[in-house]
Amino acid sequence: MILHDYWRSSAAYRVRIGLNLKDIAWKSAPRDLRTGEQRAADYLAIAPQGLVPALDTGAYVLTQSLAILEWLDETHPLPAFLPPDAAGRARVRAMAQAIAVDIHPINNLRVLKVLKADFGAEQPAIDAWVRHWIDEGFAALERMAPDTPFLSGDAPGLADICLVPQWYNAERFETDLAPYPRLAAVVSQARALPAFADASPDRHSDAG
Ligand SMILES: N[C@@H](CCC(=O)N[C@@H](CS)C(=O)NCC(=O)O)C(=O)O
Repeated sequence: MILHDYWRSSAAYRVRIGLNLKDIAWKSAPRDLRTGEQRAADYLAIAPQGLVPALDTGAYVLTQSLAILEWLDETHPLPAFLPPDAAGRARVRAMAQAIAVDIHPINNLRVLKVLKADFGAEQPAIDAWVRHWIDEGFAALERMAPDTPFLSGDAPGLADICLVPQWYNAERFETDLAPYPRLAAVVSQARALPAFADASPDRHSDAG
């Protein structure tokens, strides 16, 4: 499979983790977000929103990281990203969406660009904006976190796949993470696993 990604994109990082956990062979087709490659005509033809990631499965192209992860789970059931029971699945999806729907989109590059270009925000204010939404989301997630090694249970799943990239972003923006010890423990367990470590931005061929 071919993953259209960018080394620092946390949405793409989620899919890299997912592919690794499912032990699927994949190659990166990088799109440099700094130079606007995500808005090139050839990319918009396969990913009309002009966002990474997009996954070329060989048969078709999928977009939106959560949709891709759910597709991976449906087509490659083991190891499962979601618990076997409906209540467990709803809880894990709620934690994943607390990150992917309620934190990440308002801190996205295109939003930060508008803050700067249209509202005159300076970099310190932009950094404070990012940290604000991470703090608010992580405070809730810390309370939502179950008493298991991972957010998704005894093994990593959809919520952990979303948490680790968001934690990377939080570190990048120098967020104080001390108030989130349960999340820190989950991240540390997950980062020790090759599927997570190999997907990290620092190991991406384009890192730098
Ligand atoms: N909801 C989308 C978000 C994708 C997204 O926001 N990708 C960012 C990188 S993390 C992007 O491509 N940004 C380009 C831009 O803002 O121009 C997903 O989960 O796939």
